Amino acid sequence: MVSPVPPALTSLTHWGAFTATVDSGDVASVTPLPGDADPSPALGNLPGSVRHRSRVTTPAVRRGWLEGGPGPSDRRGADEFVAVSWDELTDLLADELRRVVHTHGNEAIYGGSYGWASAGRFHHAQSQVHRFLNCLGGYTFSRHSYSLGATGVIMPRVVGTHDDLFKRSTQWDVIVEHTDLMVCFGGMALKNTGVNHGGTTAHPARDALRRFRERGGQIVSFSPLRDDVDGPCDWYAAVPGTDVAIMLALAHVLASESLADRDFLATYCVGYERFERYLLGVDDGVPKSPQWAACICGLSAEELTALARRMAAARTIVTVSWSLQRTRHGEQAPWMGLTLAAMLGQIGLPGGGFGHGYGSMNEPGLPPLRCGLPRLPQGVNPVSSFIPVAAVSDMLLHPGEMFDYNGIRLVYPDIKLVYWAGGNPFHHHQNIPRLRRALGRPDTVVVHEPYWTAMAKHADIVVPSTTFLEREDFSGSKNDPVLMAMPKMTEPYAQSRDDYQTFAALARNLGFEEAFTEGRTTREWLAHLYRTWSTSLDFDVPTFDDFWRAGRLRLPTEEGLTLLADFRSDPTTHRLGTPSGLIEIFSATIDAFGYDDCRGHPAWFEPTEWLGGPRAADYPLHLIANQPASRLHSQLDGGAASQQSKVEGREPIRMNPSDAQARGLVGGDVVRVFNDRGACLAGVLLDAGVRPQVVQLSTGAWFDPVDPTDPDAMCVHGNPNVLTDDVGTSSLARGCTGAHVLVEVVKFTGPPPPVRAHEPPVIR
Ligand SMILES: Nc1nc2c(c(=O)[nH]1)N[C@H]1C(S)=C(S)[C@@H](COP(=O)(O)OP(=O)(O)OC[C@H]3O[C@@H](n4cnc5c(=O)[nH]c(N)nc54)[C@H](O)[C@@H]3O)O[C@H]1N2
Ligand SMILES: Nc1nc2c(c(=O)[nH]1)N[C@H]1C(S)=C(S)[C@@H](COP(=O)(O)OP(=O)(O)OC[C@H]3O[C@@H](n4cnc5c(=O)[nH]c(N)nc54)[C@H](O)[C@@H]3O)O[C@H]1N2
Ligand SMILES: [Mo]
Repeated sequence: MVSPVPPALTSLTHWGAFTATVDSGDVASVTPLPGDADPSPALGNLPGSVRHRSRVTTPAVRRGWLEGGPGPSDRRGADEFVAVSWDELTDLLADELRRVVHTHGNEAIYGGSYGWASAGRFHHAQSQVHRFLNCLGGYTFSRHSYSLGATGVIMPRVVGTHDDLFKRSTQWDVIVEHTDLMVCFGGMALKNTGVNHGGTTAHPARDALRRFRERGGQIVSFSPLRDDVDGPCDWYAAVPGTDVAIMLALAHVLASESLADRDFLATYCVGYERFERYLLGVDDGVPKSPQWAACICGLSAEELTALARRMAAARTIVTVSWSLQRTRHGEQAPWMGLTLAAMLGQIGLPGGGFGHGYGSMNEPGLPPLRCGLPRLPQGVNPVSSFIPVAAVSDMLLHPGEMFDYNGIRLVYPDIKLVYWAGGNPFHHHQNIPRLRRALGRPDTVVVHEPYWTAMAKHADIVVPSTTFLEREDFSGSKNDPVLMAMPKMTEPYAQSRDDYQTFAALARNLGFEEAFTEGRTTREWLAHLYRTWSTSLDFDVPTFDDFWRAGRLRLPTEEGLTLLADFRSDPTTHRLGTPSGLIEIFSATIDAFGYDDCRGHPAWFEPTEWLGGPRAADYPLHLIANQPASRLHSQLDGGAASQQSKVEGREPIRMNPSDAQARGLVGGDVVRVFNDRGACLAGVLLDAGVRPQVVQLSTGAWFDPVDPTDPDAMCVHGNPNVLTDDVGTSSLARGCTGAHVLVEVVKFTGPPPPVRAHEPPVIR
């Protein structure tokens, strides 16, 4: 069971496993794990990452906070820092936590702390910070993710699960063998399959697609970007944000040409009739026909009609990328995709039905583990106050105000202390000018970071963390067959410490060291977590010492899965977790919430940020703010792979040559990308595979304001979140809507300001 390969310097990131050579305290080179058919280019960011100039070398406190004490401040992000000793930092931070808890209660601490941090089950930053804050008496927490904000709420309501849609998705091997047609809304971007939360040792998607095509399988891609599908496909470059209208048109053809599977709808679904009234326009007089959709999406009615017939005649899987739900009314696309698949009647049949996230993450299509993974217990949070994760600025700016979420009314708590470990809100949150103002409101902002990200620069108390390369851990993920040891490759850089060590010292000062550490060293924790986990298994695994020596452990997986096959074979025994136990095409629960932005059945809602609306008169380009190919989010943006992707040191903005020509732009130009919320610089890349009127600027360039004292300052580096709207998907989920934004692009004249994103702040 144990692989004989020595652990040596083999380790794991969210974007793949690798072997490294280490020289002078840093990674010198990396080699992907042998057998990984399609390693992620982001591995190229690791060399030099330990001693990169952007590392936080010392505990540091913002001068204004140190001298003036806690309190709201508009100097966050503009002030200089003062280096302090670890003992001073621990005392200051422990005293501040005591003060906030004593004066305002634990609810006044926001510990939602969203972010991916690094792979590793023990040093998982969110688990560490949550365990620590629970020991302190609790904190205001966050629900869901930026990845799947809308899906995380809508899918449990209509198909009874969220996690299983990915974890138990139809596997690549089943698609290769059985599927004729993959109809992919949002394409199937292989760049994204490099990544899996918790780490991944193999990337089989590219090879699976090759085998799928070899068998005669065909791909239809709805996407503004040609390269969202690698290789041959039928590419439909519709107007972005109109996928639900397209799906409705396809559904309309099925319904009106007797191609819908009425038996499936009657046996496995509820509410099709209610939905069909809307589809056919019985009540509103607007049939959602191909002609209707053509005016919205820019494709022809004939193309849509032909595709619907083709789908009904083949073994078809309808896939919806996660990006489609990271937009206003993002609940609708996965719900309507599921509905369309239900009308085709192939849900639960091998290679047919529905998929969500092929080309969004490595996980969909991969066999799930037959067991759980070791995890650090986080304890119990006695505080009940929470927000949907992407409401962080709303919360900070509107304490005491009520808001809707998933059928309930909640109140934003009055946050005095923000505690972040393992995430970068200046990467993940929308409308950065608004976020900067929001971060001015609390008394204290604490950030644990290995690097001087914009979030660290906006903190009052900066805690230097180690990276995964400087400590021991192990990791794996739900759909990867290997648990990997992550040996320490080099000593902690400068004064950095493991987050665990920081929290242990704080816990000692605050009087709950034993509860937090349980008296264990890191190595003892690893052994303890491993042993606790191994006793829960129904198969034998080697001892922790043997696992650690071997460096990896192959775990059993469940092969041959088709999503919802059990449910199809027996809907009574395998009833879904919905009120009806069936797929809810009409949800009486959601209908009863009475929201005007999410109704009882999937529907077309006109977005705000789209080419068909009035905003496009001022901002005529639709910007796709998607995931970067060269890195994971903002992580290691200073690394070689990420830096090589830049144009004139700025994040590349891809545009169609016709749009560039109309603006007098050529490839390599530095441009100002702007709207009424903000502006950033970017470097032009021309690409005929980008739909006209669309531009694409990935997330992840570190925010770099030309004037740090001005919250509205232009970002000189190319962070699209200075432009995006901080508005939720709907009253149902209030998910992140950062995927889309309307902009205008003009040539930047004069010498472009230098990029200082990766320079540390002034520290005295
Ligand atoms: N406009 C727009 N915005 C988006 C998206 C989009 O599509 N469009 N996508 C969204 C999505 S899906 C996501 S998931 C988010 C991602 O947002 P984040 O997860 O916040 O982004 P990361 O860059 O991964 O941030 C992780 C941070 O953890 C730090 N870190 C690494 N290891 C450790 C450690 O051991 N300890 C500590 N303390 N820190 C560590 C890294 O240096 C890094 O700064 O962004 C979202 N934002
Ligand atoms: N290399 C790399 N891979 C990653 C990540 C990373 O940072 N780097 N992040 C990971 C994370 S945390 C997540 S959550 C996933 C996110 O996975 P997704 O959200 O699916 O990824 P995106 O790259 O944002 O979007 C995928 C594609 O959707 C298309 N698209 C956007 N809007 C529309 C639309 O309105 N209609 C249609 N038809 N297509 C549209 C775009 O062309 C885009 O390239 O990616 C994961 N994978
Ligand atoms: Mo994500």
